[in-house]
Amino acid sequence: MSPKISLTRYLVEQQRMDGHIPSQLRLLLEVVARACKSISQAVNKGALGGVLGTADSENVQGEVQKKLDIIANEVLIEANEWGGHLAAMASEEMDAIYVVPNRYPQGEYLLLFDPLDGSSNIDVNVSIGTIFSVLKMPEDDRGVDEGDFLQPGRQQVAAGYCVYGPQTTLVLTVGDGVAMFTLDREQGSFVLTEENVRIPQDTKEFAINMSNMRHWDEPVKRYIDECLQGKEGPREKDFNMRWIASMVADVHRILTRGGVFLYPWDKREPGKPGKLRLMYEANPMSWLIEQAGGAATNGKQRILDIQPGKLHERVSVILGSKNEVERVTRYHNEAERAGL
Ligand code: P6P
Repeated sequence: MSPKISLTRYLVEQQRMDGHIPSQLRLLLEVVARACKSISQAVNKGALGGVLGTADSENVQGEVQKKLDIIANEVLIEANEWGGHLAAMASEEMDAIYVVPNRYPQGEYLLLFDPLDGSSNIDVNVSIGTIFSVLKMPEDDRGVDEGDFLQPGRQQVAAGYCVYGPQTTLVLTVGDGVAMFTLDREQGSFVLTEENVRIPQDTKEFAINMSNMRHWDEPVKRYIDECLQGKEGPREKDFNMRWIASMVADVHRILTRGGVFLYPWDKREPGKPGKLRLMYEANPMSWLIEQAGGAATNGKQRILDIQPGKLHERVSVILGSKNEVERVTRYHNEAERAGL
């Protein structure tokens, strides 16, 4: 029986081996992991912890906040503000950035997170998760402001999520592949259960909210229609569909067995490029997917190359098995050339 490798040992060995993880970044990742353990415990209590249901507030997205959204956000802020590794934080649940208070030392990293993604699933006991992204402060000596966060996703130095499902699993990349750590509740620590995760280039499984079909653009309609035609159609194979309405759970399935996830632009709110947020949902998930050999675009360009204009901006997301993402992207480019 090979020895269990804890998250701490994995990070120390990564740091020692190739300097991929400076000590301040290692500290940051361990603090985020500890915060995810606390969130997992709160989520697991459910009704027994009085944490279900909605709070009397809305977030910057205009969405009614769940009690656990606010709890998870507070856990991440309180866990990370004192360590000296961060200059500031940004969250889906907060309008403005959170600058580390003067009573604590400021560090060189910026932490962004969706503290509890998929929260519409909380009250129905379906998997949800925390998504996080780490950037470095730009090299200059002025104070931190929102503009420091507006870096393309390719600038991330770490990204990951923690899925609160039948297991609590932390999935992480620092640019050297993707590793998965399952929470050993008896030991209270995350244990390495998968490393060098690879996504199959092809798939027979797509994830999209089919109820929006009449609102989609032509390229997405074409792609999904061909999948639905199965063996008799141009794809010459049958497809399966999954939609958990929790990005963390859908992405975890894709990292585990392949697939393609689509949340495209649609006509319901034509002024918005998509539903999902670029900085703390699409960017971290896209880096994880690319690090596992997959691809991630907004239909037109690589998500990690998008230059953000606003902290909470949204984006269309097509990510997963490389050949499928390239096909959907090709359909978008063909439609654009045809003036559709
Ligand atoms: P819909 C959850 O609210 C979320 O941001 C993602 O986790 C998920 O993929 C998507 O929205 C689900 O959206 O419109 O199907 O409810």
